Amino acid sequence: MINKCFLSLNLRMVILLLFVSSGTLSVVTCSSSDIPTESSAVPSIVSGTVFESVVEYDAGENPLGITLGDLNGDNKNDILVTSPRKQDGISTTADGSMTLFLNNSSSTSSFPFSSSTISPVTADWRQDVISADFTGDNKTDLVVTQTDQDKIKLLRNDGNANFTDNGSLTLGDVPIKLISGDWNSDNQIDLIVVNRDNSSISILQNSNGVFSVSQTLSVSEHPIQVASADWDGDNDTDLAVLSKESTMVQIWLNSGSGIFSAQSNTYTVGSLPIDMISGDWNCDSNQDLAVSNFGDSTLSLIYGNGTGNFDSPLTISTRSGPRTMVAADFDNDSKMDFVVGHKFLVSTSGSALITGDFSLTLSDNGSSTGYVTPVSFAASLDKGGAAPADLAISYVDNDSKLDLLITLPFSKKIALLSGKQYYGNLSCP
Ligand SMILES: [Ca+2]
Ligand SMILES: [Ca+2]
Ligand SMILES: [Ca+2]
Ligand SMILES: [Ca+2]
Repeated sequence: MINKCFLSLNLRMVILLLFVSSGTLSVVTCSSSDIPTESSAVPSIVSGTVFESVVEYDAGENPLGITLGDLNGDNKNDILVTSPRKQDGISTTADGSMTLFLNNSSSTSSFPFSSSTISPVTADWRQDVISADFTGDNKTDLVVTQTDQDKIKLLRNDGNANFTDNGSLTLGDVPIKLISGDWNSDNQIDLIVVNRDNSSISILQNSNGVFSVSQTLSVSEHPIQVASADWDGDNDTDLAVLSKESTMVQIWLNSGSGIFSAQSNTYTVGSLPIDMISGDWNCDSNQDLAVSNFGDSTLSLIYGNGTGNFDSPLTISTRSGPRTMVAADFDNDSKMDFVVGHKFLVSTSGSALITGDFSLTLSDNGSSTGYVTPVSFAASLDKGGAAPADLAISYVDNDSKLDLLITLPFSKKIALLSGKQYYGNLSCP
């Protein structure tokens, strides 16, 4: 049904839906030439020898974000899928539900989770959510962005995955991304928030679940993602900011007390960068960065040298329209591999289908870039609903092989692709 819907829309409408679904609100600035195209909606591999066939589960009206964490205190990793807001033409019911999948690993099911819906306190546009113990009671809380109100909100967990409103804090213009970490090393989990529309980053410090802004960073136009790690090896957590308009990553080093200073070196990435992740891609103990560039269908790999400086970005090709990305060492060669979600148009005789897939790019010591050509996989069996919004790698079905979770907003599903082949490591050994 969704497939037919998209086929009947004209190209302009499809493009509008693409950007509304991503939550990036880039409708007015994007032309059709911005959208990568593919000649076929069929990925090179549907499931094959790497993953079991796709299995899909209902996940709210507009599933976008996946957050993993132990939400009911049984030491098992649960899944929270956020459905941030109503979208014209896609979702017609109230905004902002979250679907909770509680882990029941004693089940022999291939997806040992039971689902329930968490209704929002208010129908905010929640663009991002993260989980951590923010109140220091060993229970995993949530912080969500109330993006249309320029606020963030703490949802406090009672220990049984019941969440209560613990108050909001007003930040900059259009807060769209959140990360957590302990910026001042006092063992309380702090926050960093990306305020897209006034080109600022809010640094927040936590005192027993009460957040206050300790610093506001002025950054290059249209910040869209942040990543944190210790870039200079002095045991405090530093920051990288990805700015979409200037296609640039800027590094900010931490003083140790949670005050960040901009480094003069910046790093140019590809066109229309969307996502950025940090990790040690080559397992040399220096933290690195990777950026997905939607506009030119590349990934920028930015290797750190451990001093707070990075090498010039290395560009590798990927499938059309890379957006969200995650990393793990699937093939156990002590080099991290990338899984990327893609969204693209397939045009045939005047109509266009928005679709997508995901790709696996494995490390290869014999290649000049260190990586092989990506292999694409179907994220869904529904070609009209196959564009991933978010990805997560975890050991979902308890067979010690890495699995993949994918949100599919057009299908209103979360998809599980159970790994068959790779035992894998989520970080360097
Ligand atoms: Ca702290
Ligand atoms: Ca540092
Ligand atoms: Ca490295
Ligand atoms: Ca590898």
